[in-house]
This record gives sequence, structure tokens and C-alpha cells, in this order.
Amino acid sequence: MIYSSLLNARQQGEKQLAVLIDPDKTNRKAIIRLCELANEGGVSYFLWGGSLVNETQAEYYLSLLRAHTQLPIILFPGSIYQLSAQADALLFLSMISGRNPELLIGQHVLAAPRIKRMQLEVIPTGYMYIDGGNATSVGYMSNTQPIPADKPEIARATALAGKYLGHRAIYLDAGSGALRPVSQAMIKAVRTEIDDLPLIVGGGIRSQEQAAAALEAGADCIVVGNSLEEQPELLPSLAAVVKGMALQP
Ligand code: 1GP
Repeated sequence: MIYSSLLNARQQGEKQLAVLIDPDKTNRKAIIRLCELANEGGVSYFLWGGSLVNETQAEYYLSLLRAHTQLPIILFPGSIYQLSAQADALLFLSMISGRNPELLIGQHVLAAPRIKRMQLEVIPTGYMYIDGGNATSVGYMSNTQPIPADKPEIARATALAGKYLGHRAIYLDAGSGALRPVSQAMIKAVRTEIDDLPLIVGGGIRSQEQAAAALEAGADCIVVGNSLEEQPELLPSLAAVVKGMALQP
């Protein structure tokens, strides 16, 4: 079970790296190359999802991923068209930073019977969009405003509400291609409120320093997409940072 592996890693002080494959931005060759690099070690999961992907593309790219890696695949869906039984688990995202009812409950009602039929492992996740200094697809597509980057107290209260609502994980996301990743102050503020819930952080992480900063502040799992799409060869160095952080007391 994927959720147990997130929890176990947290309990054992291990940090994790997830590679995001966004089918809107990638191609066959790039996916195969990322799989080769990820299979060498240091990657815990593939996250899979995008803004515009339809069902046909979803199945095609998931089969491709399945054929080239044994690593767990977690759906990070941008819409109900991105559900697939080929994945191992689903982040059942409720966009708790926003006030769009469709992304708090509406789409979930449409998705739930399909998810049940697919027998996917469901991980209820409080998803929080944090301002990363630029307009991103998530902001535009979700029709929501991000939490301002200099308001950790709002992020903190939102994460606490997410925990009380029963979410099993919190995802702080500056959005794919963010100019600035989520700050350490924001990550620390959220970490203090959510006890042992796994904290996933992504958006705009491009360097070893940024990866280390997020993990040091309290992220359990970082998600990297854009920078690996541009430069897949960065993967081993990012994986080394994640592994190194786990070894620290
Ligand atoms: C976006 O958190 C992910 O939802 C990853 O962001 O593509 O900027 O790495 P990047």
C-alpha cells in the first residue's frame, strides 16, 4: 500500500522523492529516459497527471510508464478524465486552499463511483496551492487564488482544517514551473500543525539546494516535474540529496 509506505518513511525519518510526469508536457522518449534514471534508485514514486490530458492519452502514457518501471505510480489528477486502473494509488485531492466547490467536492462525487470500480488505493489529500511568483496552470485551471507566499499563518490554519476534515496527507504546491518554490517558513508552519500526516511539497524545485531546503523544513516527500522534463540528467543529483537528508539524525 502506498499510504503505508509514505507513513513508514516518515516514521523512520526517511525522505522521499516523487517524479511528476505531466503528459501535457512530455513525450515517449522523455518518459523512457526518466524511467531509466529513476530505476537506478533514489526515486520512491512516479506522480502522474496534468491539466489537459484526456482518457486516451492517460491510458497510453500510463501503459508506457508501466512498461518501463516497477516503481509505484500515483495519480495526481487534473480532472476526472485522468483516472486509470493502471495506477497503484490516487491522491484524492481536495483543493482546500481555494473556494471552488467543484474542487472541494463536486468533481469528487463524479469520480467516486469510477474510483471504486477501479479499486484504486485512495489517499485523501488536502491540496494547498501557494503563490510561487507567477501565473501557473493550476491557478488558471482551478479558478482559485493561491495562498500568499508571505502568509504562513493562513497556510497553517488551512492545513489544520485539512487535518480536522480527515485528510491523510497535505500537499503544498507552488504550481508546476513556479518561479519560487514553497518557502521554508511556510513548510515549517504547516509541519507544526499536522502531526504525523505525510507532507508532500512541490512546484518550482530545480536545484539540490531547493530540494534540501524543502526537506529540511519538514517536507517528507518532494515532487519534481518541470526541471526533470527539461534536464532529466538532474535526477541522480536530486536523488542523492533526498537520500543524504534521510541519513541525518
Ligand atoms: C506541480 O508539484 C508539482 O504540481 C511539480 O512542480 O513541475 O515545478 O517541478 P514542478
